Amino acid sequence: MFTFEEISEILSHFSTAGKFVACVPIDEGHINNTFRVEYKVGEKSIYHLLQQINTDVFKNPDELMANVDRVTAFRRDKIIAEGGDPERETLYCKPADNGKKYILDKHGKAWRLYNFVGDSFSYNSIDSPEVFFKAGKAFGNFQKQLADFPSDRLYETIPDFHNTAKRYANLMNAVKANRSGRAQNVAAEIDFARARKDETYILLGKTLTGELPMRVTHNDTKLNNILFDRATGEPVCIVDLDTVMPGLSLYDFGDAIRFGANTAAEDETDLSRVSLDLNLYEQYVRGFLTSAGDSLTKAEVECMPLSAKLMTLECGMRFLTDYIDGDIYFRVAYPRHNLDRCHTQFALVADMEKKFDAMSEISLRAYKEIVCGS
Ligand code: GN1
Ligand code: MG
Repeated sequence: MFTFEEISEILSHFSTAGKFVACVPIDEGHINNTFRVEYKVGEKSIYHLLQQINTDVFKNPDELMANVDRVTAFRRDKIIAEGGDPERETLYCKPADNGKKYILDKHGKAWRLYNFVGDSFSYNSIDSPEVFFKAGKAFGNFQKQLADFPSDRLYETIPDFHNTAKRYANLMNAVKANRSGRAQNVAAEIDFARARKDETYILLGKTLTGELPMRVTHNDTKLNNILFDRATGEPVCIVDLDTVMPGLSLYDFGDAIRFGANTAAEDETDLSRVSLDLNLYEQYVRGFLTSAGDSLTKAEVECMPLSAKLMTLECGMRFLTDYIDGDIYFRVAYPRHNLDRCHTQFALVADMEKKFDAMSEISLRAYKEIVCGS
């Protein structure tokens, strides 16, 4: 998609030691384009992570990069204070020759260069329950480290990102506009969302009444946004910081369950394979409470099952909206891809509805044991 010369030209704006020799695309994520770039310093290879920022999604790269810079600098200090290794435990952006942390190429596309956390890997699905416990602990810890970050120093990189009611309204607007002519084929899916309209307001409503506190959250807690250390098997670095902004702890909790506790992939087409794994749910709850529990309120714990359901419903509505809009937001591999993703999310919502009481019981029991110590 990009030639070696094009990448080389982009990289020439960042000051890095050595000679650029190779570039490999990393096919993770539905939004940005990511590459591992290799430099040679003598015989030694040094790697960096080059990313083209999707400015259709992140419309203000100055604000986006100001957020990323502030959050990574803040975490860097915390990691050093806790005796950790800031080179591996957080991303940071390299300065460019324009005095910023990103450049615009000749087509007006935005690029940034991150450190590359070597000897690490990520999971797209869980191969043992313990992995998901560790994931919960890692995202809980990330949130805890940001607990005293001044949230007024963060821009809202995507306004109303987890405003589920707004996502519902966007879906209804897409249906009305029917830009792709696909809306008439998805009446059952639209009805599924419509039947849950009233629930889309609940979490936000609880912030307005003060029942749920606003915090600084990651907002995109997919399992594959955690890098695990190859040698120890432990989480080493949380990545994908573009949506770090004020939010609810439950957005992070719920979105992680949506992706990681599903027994099938996000775009599984055999819906009989889609379900919520209650054991994985429990592992994540326990991991999350182990690190973030003492900073969470009981109301947050009580809303855990609801947040898992609403984050799944919201994501399903977003995939459906994009399908009806003609696939303009998420990267797709084939024309029905967004619809398949929507079906998976909605099947998972339906399964969570059946298991709701069990999820509540698990969350409250874990809270008593881990946080209240009884
Ligand atoms: C997008 O880029 P990626 O894959 O980390 C999306 C998330 C969705 C997710 C669904 C900025 O995340 O909100 O939950 O796809 N990110 C953005 O897989 O919209
Ligand atoms: Mg992301």
